[in-house]
Amino acid sequence: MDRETRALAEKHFRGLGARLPDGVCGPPGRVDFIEKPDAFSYADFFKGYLLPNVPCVFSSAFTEGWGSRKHWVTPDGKPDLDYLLRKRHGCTCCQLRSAGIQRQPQGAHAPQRVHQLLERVHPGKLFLSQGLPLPQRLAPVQPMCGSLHRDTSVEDVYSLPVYFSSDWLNEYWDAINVDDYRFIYMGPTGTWSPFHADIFRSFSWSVNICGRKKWLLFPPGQEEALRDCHGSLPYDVTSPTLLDVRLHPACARCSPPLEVTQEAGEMLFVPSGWHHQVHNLVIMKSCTGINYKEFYHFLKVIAERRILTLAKEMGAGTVGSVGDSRLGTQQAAFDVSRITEVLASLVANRDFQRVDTSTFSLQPEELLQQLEEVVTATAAL
Ligand SMILES: O=C(O)CCC(=O)C(=O)O
Ligand SMILES: [Fe+2]
Repeated sequence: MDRETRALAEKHFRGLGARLPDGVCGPPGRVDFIEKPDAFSYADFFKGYLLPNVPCVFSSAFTEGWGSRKHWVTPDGKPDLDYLLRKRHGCTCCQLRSAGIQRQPQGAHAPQRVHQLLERVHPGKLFLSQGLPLPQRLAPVQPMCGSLHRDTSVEDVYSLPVYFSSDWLNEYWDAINVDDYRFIYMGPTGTWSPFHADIFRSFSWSVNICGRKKWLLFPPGQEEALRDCHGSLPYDVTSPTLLDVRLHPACARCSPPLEVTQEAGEMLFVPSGWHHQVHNLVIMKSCTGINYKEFYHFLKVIAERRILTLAKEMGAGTVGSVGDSRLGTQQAAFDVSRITEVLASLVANRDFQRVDTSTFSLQPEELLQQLEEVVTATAAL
């Protein structure tokens, strides 16, 4: 930390004590995305996010060199369970905190090797978090959570990002050599971690080794409005029971959470006191068996066939042999409008934007424009 940052931080905390009650911070409308490691200093993070206590997402460029990202993931983006099993992950000991299958009382977790944990997990996702354990309330929907003890004899699993280098909790636990707050979560699509805030109001950070997660983030204090009539916090903030005003009388006062979709390799900063709920999403490649390039090609083929069908039906002249007129005009027009929407979101997708499209016979933006023109032309059909 430089002098100026320290002076600002100290002033901030003196001012905060005097002006702002504990936990009040103006929630931002969206979460910033930090693209380039070179252009983002410790002071930038400290002043822009840590002090104001607001979340941010770091691009996958920040974790590019990590051994876990290189070795634990298959080329098509799935967890490489064979590798992890084969490796037995050296002597790395992994304590299973929670398993989706059964309840384990607090403190009664037998340490397990990583491979023992892997043998119990479905091919799914792998995430690495530093900061907190989850509450020990378990449901069949939760991902597994293991605590990874670093062992210098094994591959370099991760390197601590400079932004989180002053981590009192882990420093303390390391110093007394008892335990730590470094966790690996693993779970297939559909598993989720219940609503909670991290231990001792700590901040935390979390990286997806592979897979995608959806985070629902509530600024400090918002959780008060979510309490039920007995004063308890909800287990699942997406449950329809929250809409029942008799059960959750103050719920209407709670603003919607900040929603973050965290992609593979990206790192999320979860500030202190922010409650959150985390859902494991589909791995695009593993779910559909195709990657972005193939998915674009798939959309393009169907789009061209539907456009041909419409051209034929509307007597526009150029009739190809591939258009299937049995579909009918309405179905073709409907499909075109759906494809347009899907393609628009694909074109806006950050991962897709990184795909090299120079060899594509038709650029995605051009196809999108053509589709939009067809949608306009066929709207009144
Ligand atoms: O990824 C999860 O399932 C939970 C992670 C979490 O709560 C955290 O890192 O703070
Ligand atoms: Fe958490």
